[in-house]
Amino acid sequence: MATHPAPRFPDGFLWGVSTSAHQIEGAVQLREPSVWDVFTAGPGRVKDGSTAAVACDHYHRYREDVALLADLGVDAYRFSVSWPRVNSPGGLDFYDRLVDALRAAGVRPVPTLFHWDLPAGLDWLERDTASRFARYVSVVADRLGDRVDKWITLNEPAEHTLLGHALGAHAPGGELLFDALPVAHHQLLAHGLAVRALRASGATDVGIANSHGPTWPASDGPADREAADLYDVLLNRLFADPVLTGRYPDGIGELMPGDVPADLKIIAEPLDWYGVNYYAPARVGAPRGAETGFGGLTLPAELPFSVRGIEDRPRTDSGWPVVPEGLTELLTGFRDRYGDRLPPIVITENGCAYDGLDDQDRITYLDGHVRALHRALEAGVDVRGYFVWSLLDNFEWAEGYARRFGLVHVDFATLERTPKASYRWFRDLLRRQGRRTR
Ligand code: IFM
Repeated sequence: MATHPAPRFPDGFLWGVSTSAHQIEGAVQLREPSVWDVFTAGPGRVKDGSTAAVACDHYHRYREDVALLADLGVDAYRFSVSWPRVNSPGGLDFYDRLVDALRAAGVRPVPTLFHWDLPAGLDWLERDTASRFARYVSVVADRLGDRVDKWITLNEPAEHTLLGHALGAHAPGGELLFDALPVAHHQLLAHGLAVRALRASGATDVGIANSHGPTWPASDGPADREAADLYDVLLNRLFADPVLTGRYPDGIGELMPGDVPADLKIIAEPLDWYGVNYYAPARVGAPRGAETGFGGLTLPAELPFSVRGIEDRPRTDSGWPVVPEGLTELLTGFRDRYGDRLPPIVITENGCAYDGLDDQDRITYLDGHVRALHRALEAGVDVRGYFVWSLLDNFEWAEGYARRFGLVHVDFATLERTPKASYRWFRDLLRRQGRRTR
């Protein structure tokens, strides 16, 4: 564990923690179903056979969770708004109460408008889902916009496309491989339309939360480099380039549906900041003609790349390698690639799965990444905030409750919350950055 205090970040730097609706809220009977409710009802979808029907019961216990945030001393709390809940009677009232409680506790609310829990019956393969999303965004912004100023349109459209529509590991369970590309385009279009809807309601602080990580070729050989480049296009640039430059990477635009040049103008609506979720780099090589593992998943042999292990690093309980300097590399690489087109960056997620209340491994992980972030600042990257994933242990999608990402332990039998060593570590870090518990 680190013995030196983390370096000082600039005044005004935004420190926070993140969660998402489906992973913590529970109270599913009070809202219409989402694609995740439908997906988890099927056999064998979630490793421990669990569902998010109760999860952390945050819907009923949000006051306790807001008190944990206030005691932690964060500036901001990133949560997501459940579209199916907003569609249900009284659903928006919950977010009203949550936002009011956060503000009363001196914590800035930062809602994400889509974090994978699409209303059942809608489908990102349909273009119309994007305009429906924009209408829902207007409803939420009209209701909360007098108390919320910082907004996130989408969370990780890359993972939602890949895991949910290409590989079948997440809801809605599509196994379309490259035929899932329209899902990416329609989410990006939804992002751009949502930016316009938010602006129309007066919002002035709008971003997206895209997941990114460096792609390391397995070797210098041309086949490995070519495979790694394709992976980088599909997981990183496909989602950053259109938003930041108004163009798809070469060869991608032709594969997308609709009037792509017109859509790109919408997708590239200027943002106030760009959110990056960072967990680990990927080492990628040429296909090996056999299935390969990828973060606990099995990738089909027909993909034009294979994901290799990063063996010389410690691993989290999810099996993900711990590579803090990958964050510095990623951010300086973004600055070099996108230059003036890159708005200020906010790290909207960073964290790790480890068991136990005395979670020294999480402290080591977070400490290393906070330092790596500071090195990016020193290198001239304009970074304005850092959010830990996550406040609470929660429903980790297809992994169920077996992967614990929280600063706060949740006993899923009693729903009791217990702050972990990492919670106290983060609180101390925030105090040294001049934040006070409230
Ligand atoms: O739990 C997820 C979150 O919903 C999206 N980003 C990655 C986290 C850890 O897997």
